[in-house]
Amino acid sequence: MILIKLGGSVITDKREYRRFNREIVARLCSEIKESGKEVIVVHGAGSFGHVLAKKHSLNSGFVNKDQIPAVAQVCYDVRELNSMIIKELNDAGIPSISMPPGSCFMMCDRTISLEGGNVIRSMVDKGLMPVLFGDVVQDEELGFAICSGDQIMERLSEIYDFEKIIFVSDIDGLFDDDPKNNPNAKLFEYVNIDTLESVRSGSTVDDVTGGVYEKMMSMLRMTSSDRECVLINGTVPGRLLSALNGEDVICTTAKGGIQ
Ligand code: IP8
Repeated sequence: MILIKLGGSVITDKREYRRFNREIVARLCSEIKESGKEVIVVHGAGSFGHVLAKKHSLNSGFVNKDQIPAVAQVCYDVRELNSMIIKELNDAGIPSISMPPGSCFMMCDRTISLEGGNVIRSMVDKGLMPVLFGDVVQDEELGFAICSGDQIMERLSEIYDFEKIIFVSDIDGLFDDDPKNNPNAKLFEYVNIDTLESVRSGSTVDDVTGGVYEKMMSMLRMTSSDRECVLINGTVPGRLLSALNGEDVICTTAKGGIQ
């Protein structure tokens, strides 16, 4: 089985609140179907989650009652995004069911403390794909917290023995500089903890790759001697299909775990 994260940057337009990239999502779902692989899909929140979460400091946990309507709105928005993704999966012939983390999980100081492993297994055994996503989750310490799709990926990779893990984003992988501003930025084919630390300390690299840095750390934690974890560009038609089929694709492969 293969674990896929459809990142917020590819399924939404991050510059605009609640802008869904339907065409790209529809194509990615068709590529998953065409591969014939058994997969679990997790997706990010993109502009359906981050805009309001940031505005109301939801990642600080409960600070005051004024945040509560924003918690409800973010939960509403990410569920709507999830429904649109589920529709595209079902339309592509992949029977899928929403599994909202905020309604199934609990967190303790931003760590997922309870997961519906049995529910997930039961769905998968029947050929139903559970679709999880970045959400606001109740937190025993903080009141509530943001649970990212990457955290869910890490929990799932502890429960299941995935043969491969694929992060789908809007860039080709990890670069030594921001590829959107620097056309000469160099793509890392492989990354281990040492490469990652050198990228982090590079003076020209800041916010954009900072986001990728966190993702890479998370990816490294999910690697093992027989499990590959790759970051690919889902805006390029056919790339997800090739990665699912085990072909060589432009990507960054995380290797070697974190010691
Ligand atoms: O997009 C964030 O999840 P991510 C979830 O996977 C919210 O980082 C609600 C902002």
